[in-house]
Amino acid sequence: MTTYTFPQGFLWGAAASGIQTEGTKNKIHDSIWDTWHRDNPERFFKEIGPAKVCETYDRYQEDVQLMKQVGFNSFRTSIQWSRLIKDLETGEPCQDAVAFYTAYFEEMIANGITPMVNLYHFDMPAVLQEQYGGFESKHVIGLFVKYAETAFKSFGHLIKHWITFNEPIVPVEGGYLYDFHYPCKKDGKLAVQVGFNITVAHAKAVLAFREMACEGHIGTVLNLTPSYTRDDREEDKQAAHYADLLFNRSFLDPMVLNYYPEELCQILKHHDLMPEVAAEEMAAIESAKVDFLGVNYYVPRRVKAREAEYDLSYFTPEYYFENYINPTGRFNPYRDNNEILPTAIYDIAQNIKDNYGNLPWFLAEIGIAMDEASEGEAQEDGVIDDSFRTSLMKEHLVQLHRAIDDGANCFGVHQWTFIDNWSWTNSFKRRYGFFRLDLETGQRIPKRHGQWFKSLAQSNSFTAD
Ligand code: BGP
Repeated sequence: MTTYTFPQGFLWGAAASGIQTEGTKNKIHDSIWDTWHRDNPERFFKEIGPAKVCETYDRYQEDVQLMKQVGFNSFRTSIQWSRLIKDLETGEPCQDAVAFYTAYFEEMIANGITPMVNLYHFDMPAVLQEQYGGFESKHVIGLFVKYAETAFKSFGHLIKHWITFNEPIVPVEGGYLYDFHYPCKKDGKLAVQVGFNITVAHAKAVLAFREMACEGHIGTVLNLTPSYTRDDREEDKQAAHYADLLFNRSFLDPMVLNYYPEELCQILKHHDLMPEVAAEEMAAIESAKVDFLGVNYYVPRRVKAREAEYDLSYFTPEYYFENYINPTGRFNPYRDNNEILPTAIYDIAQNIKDNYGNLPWFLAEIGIAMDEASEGEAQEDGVIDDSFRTSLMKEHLVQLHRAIDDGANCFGVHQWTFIDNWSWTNSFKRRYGFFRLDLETGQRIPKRHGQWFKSLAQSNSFTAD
């Protein structure tokens, strides 16, 4: 048995988001998820939308006690733009929402849990999508910055760790390339414009934070997925290079290094995908330095050179590669047979160290999905046995520990997620929580993994073979 000890002051906790936990009670505007679910419930697993979910709005005090029960010293959630802002054009806040978030954050702080707050987790106010096309529009960049300023003003005395966006590439992929988020468009050029506008919105929010001389730190959370090849043949390596450029570096480089890779610009020009770019927007991107990076990791990407002809009528990154299933891989049967590859964490850490100035970063989401059936029912002691989750989590943390030993500047781990929560079109299909949410009663049922996590957080170490 080896004991793995983490650096002093390491953050241990979980991540969630406002829309996935709060429920819609007292919410002033709809988000695109409320309206899309209303219009097309069949797109959602078991037709469950974001209306009720964990009811955090009413149950946050009880939930903060549950956070303590599993040893958290930090927790990430997001503010909902569509809850906080009453007047979306001016950024004037809704006082009920200010009161709710203040009470929620104060409750965490009073219980020794540091809140980290994200501003955007896929949840565009519906009216801004309908009226302007959401982040298709330059006007909405300005509205986002007003919202960010309101959030900094309202909660800056409580929140010292801010995040601009969670996985900014996902609304681009889902909403504009692959049809799994509203507005379900398939348009490569628009996808690039939305991605660019989000990056500008991020940069301008960071600059607003600096101009307001807010205390604390600001960063972003990216889902970084290393690309692995079939083997060492040159054309496969080239395919992996493109996948990395289009999926990872398209946000990582402008948000962390403050410039776009020249090769990416060449590709966009070649396919006539260049977005509308103003000089002041590039200046914002160049000067918006982040203090830290959050990394979400779930599964690796496997690619090979294209063998079949590219047959879509619009551009997607797959123009440059084909996805590939590793014949010798291990797979998670409870997560659509996705590959399990803990060593990817080490590779991500090395990449940040070698190519991104070893910026301080934390594992902002790592989740081991199971389904309700595989977790089973509560045992005699009232606890659900999810030891599959613990053993896989250990494997991932061994790799993180190895990376830290080799110089990675990692300051914490947040597991996805705290209480099983609603997850977009997957709804409650995959369970990730420390606590099961009983959808009928709203009851939170503890899982065995939480007991292990508590001892990990309290001792700042764990043992494994
Ligand atoms: C991440 C998102 C989360 C969450 C998680 C699990 O990408 O940031 O919001 O939903 O994935 O997703 P799923 O339930 O689809 O596996």
